[in-house]
Amino acid sequence: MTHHIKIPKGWEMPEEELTPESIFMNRREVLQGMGWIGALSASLLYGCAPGSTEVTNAHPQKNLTALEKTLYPATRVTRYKMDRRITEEAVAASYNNYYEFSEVKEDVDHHAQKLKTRPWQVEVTGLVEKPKTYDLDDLLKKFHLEERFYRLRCVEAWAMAVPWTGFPLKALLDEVQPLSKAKYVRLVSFHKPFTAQGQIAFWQPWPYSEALTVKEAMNELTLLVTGIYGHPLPKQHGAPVRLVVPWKYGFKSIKAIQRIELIDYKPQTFWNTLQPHEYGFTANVDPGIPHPRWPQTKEEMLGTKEIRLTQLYNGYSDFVADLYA
Ligand SMILES: Nc1nc2c(c(=O)[nH]1)N[C@H]1C(S)=C(S)[C@@H](COP(=O)(O)O)O[C@H]1N2
Ligand SMILES: [Mo]
Repeated sequence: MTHHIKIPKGWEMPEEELTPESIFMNRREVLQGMGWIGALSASLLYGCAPGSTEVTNAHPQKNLTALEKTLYPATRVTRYKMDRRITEEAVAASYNNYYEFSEVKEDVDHHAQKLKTRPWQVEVTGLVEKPKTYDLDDLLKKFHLEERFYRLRCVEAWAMAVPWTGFPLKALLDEVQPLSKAKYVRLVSFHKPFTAQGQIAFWQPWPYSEALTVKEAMNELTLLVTGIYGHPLPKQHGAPVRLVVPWKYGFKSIKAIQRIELIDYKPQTFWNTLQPHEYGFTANVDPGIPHPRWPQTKEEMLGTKEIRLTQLYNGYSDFVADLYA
């Protein structure tokens, strides 16, 4: 019966309404705090209430490893301000771009479950002092996870606002020590056409890859993400580890990363190779540069359909404007 209870999580409320309890008590703790009588009456009250929503379509990773249980939810960092309501978890988890699995955003959550995300290794290689291959658990143990609220603006003019859990890409790069001649960081996803039906399209430049300049990669906003909404990433969001670059269009935020390569040339990337006139290499969010097929001045928030004015660098000018001065 307990699965009918809907307790609002911290991120379902505007920031000023957040209380320490709502942030730091997870649902299990709330239930324990209420006791069984409370839990029962809450389920009777809310379970049949019209409008009570259940996360049925989200596939959050329910079977956390012992290590993950010690890491999630991670401590929230408030340095990155959120100017709008956080997107509903179930909405964000059922409307995804992940062309390896489907071109239909509503179908990605289903098909992506086929990807085997453990064991998983990330190779960091190329122009670095100390190349290294990390098992996913090495990454989780070595780098301090934190939670950050970021806006994500897709080039298709929809946007979301979500709590990511991860660590700065800079921390990883500092470990492997890029050589001074390294100019770009290339990130490469998996290639498994028998698992990922989209990769049967052999004329597309699989595996999905993206790239940043070393300076962009070292920016404090650039995050390697292992979790969302206080738990490990579900597969449709890019488990077990993805990039999030919040001042660039969403296609730069590559999912399911297997290789990170430091190179001295500007590489080919997935969308830029397919449609260079529509998807630039740099891809900074900029309302002043329309996409050839639609304006980029506005964005629609997932779920609420709220229309917001798109901001230069997706509102992160304070952190990144000097990169482009
Ligand atoms: N490997 C891979 N990463 C990807 C994509 C993809 O198709 N494949 N799509 C990108 C696009 S266009 C967007 S908008 C975001 C969407 O992330 P979300 O599904 O977690 O919202 O993932 C990006 N990362
Ligand atoms: Mo996107």
